[in-house]
Amino acid sequence: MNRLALLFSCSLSVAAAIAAAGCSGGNDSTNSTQPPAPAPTPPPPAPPSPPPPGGSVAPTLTRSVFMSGLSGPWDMAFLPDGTMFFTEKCRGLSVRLPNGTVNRLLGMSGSSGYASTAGDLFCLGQSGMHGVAIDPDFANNRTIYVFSASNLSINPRTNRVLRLTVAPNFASVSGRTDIVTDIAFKDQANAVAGAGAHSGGRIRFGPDGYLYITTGDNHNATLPQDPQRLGGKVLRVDRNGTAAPGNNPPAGFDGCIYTYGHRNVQGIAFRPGSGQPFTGEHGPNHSDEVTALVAGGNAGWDPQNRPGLNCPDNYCGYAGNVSTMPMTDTTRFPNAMRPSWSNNGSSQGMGPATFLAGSQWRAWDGRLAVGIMGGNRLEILELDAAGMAVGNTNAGLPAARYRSLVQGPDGSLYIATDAGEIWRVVPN
Ligand SMILES: [Ca+2]
Repeated sequence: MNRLALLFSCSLSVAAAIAAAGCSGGNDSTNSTQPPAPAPTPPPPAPPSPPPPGGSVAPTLTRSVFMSGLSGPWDMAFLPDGTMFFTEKCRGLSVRLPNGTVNRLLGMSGSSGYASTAGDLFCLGQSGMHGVAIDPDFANNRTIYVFSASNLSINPRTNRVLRLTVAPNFASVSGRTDIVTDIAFKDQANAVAGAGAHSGGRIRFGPDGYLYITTGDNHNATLPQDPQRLGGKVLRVDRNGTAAPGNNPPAGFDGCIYTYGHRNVQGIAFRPGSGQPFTGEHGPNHSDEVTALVAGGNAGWDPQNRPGLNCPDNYCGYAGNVSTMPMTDTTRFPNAMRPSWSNNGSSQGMGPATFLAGSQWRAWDGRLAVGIMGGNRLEILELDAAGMAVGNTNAGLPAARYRSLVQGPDGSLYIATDAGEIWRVVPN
């Protein structure tokens, strides 16, 4: 491993660029001052809502087990020919070729059987190797990205996004460069829960060509509204980890921050047509939320300083209810982004999200699929032109903890479950 390559970080890339627009990425700041809430930029024009090409009839779903015997499959990413990269939370990164061959590419600490192993990558609690994304220019640069907890930074350890080059024969990866090194990680247990909680970790390229990275609040009260630390945020960067243009964060914020005030985002998807990003986010004991993001927007989560609540270790996130500890606090943050959908006032662990696209989905063409982990179901949301949910349907698939949702190049939906399987769901 080239240790020098690891020095290339969000922070350093910015130091060499424009400080005001870049990623300062400090990891020791507190939330002692809060800049005034900005007015988010208006959302892009809403697309028209024509009748779905498939008509008004829901598709019939045929499910098969595509892979089994996996250990905590966390995410997948497809090439056009069906080649599928996938991560396992405590093992590492692998690829399944169209002929079914599986090559184990990059193992984590304690893993064996991989072409190479990175001893700094580890799993702990909810954290480990999470999202995987393929560079839009993969055909030319053979580049992929993964999100993982790492101990290369200490006190505290961090989550990182690694950039890797895939060998022509898909048997190995090389050229590791850590493009974002200082994503907040819960290094120590607290009164709320164990270490490793709430890391976020989904990574996706948007149709704008930039990489979106979702992060979590670490059960740390100040993180979501902290202008510098990269937890409780959605980040948007280029392939070098430099802040993308147009992020529009408030003055004093890290330039990588696209939206802030999140709790634990593990789903992000881009609406066909408008390209607007939508997140799926766990609630505490209420209010899983889907949110249509706007650049510079505040998602309104602020689990600190809640008078009248008993807040262990000063984290009020589990102390209140939908009124006293809201997922979107429009009293503190009048301009906060309103959720498109809230999970009926309860929280059942919403994680992944993806838009279904293509006439094979019939009435569900263009709808947002969200995985409910604790609720053990896949929910299909119908959105209006402005992005607000106007209906939801249980897809009727078997009960499971739905961890990752990706539409494959064949138009089918691939689903990773915490029980160690990846399903293929074919609509008809
Ligand atoms: Ca919110």
